Amino acid sequence: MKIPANSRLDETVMLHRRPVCKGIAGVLGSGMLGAAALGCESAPAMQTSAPPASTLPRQPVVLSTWDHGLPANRAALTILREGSAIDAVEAGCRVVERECPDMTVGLGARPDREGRVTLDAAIMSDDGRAGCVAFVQGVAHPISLARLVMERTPHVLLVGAGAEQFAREMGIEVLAPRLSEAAEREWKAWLAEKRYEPRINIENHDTISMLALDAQGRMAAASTTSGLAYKMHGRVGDSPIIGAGIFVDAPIGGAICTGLGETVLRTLGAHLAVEAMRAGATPQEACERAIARIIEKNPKPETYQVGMLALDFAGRAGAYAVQRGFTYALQDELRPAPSMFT
Ligand code: SD4
Repeated sequence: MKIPANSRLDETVMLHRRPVCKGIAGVLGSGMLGAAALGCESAPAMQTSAPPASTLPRQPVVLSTWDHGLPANRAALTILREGSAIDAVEAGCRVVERECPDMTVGLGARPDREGRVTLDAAIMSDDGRAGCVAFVQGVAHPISLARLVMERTPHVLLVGAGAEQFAREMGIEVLAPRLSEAAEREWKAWLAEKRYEPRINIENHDTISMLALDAQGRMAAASTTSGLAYKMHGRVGDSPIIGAGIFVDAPIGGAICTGLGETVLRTLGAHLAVEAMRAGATPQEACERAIARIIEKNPKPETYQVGMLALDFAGRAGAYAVQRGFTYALQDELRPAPSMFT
């Protein structure tokens, strides 16, 4: 289904025509999520293949990065009750693209060092289909453009002017570059010193990445971001790269990342976590192993943040970060993730 790039969430929900979710108390109360999902501790059972149908969650699960994961999850849960995981993660990401509460997602985000907001997004379903856009300007909802790449092209990744041309062909408005007032003010202040040292949990955070498992047992992942503030013009991070910022693979599970993308690109962080689950790790153990590898391969971990979330097909969740300060939303609850360094 094509969703107009500039439509509001309520319009999106109407487009999907899904019944409203009755609540998630049942999810949190059900034994399906298990201790790992609720407390992000290692769950006792190892898993190497899809759970039997009887152990699939009766209620959907949604997991998102940072505080804005809460409104994103709410939008996703509205769709998830009877709708698909892929619709849910797209709708959740669109909320944050529109509201842009931390100036790190969507057109109101902080620019690169040339004063341009360049956006990256990716979406993937558990059957291996994926669509991504990178270095896109003037598109209000890059996540929906990424979905169109997945559904309407023979490709996985479109970048820059080509992605914008595809947007126009799909009837999506491509706006002239313009900074929000706040972003312009901050960028001009930054120009005074031009120091490029992304501040942990400030300038290198707040990408929205999401994982959802629907009631039919289908999983999807998505991510949308403006990348790092004051990056070089043309820089692309991990978020629109399948295997780096997001990865999902049935019947194993999915993983998503946020933080300093270069460290995740070097290690294909999300793929690392999914492959750890394939080898028998719980989602929590998978996040911890992937973060450990990222630290092993990227010196000076005290200078960067990476947060990782993982979910398996039994609905068990995991979360781990390099530094303290990474928050994530599980259903309608915000949690601090455990971290390597405190
Ligand atoms: C990037 N990983 O472009 C993104 C930034 C991010 O939370 O996740 N911020 O490197």
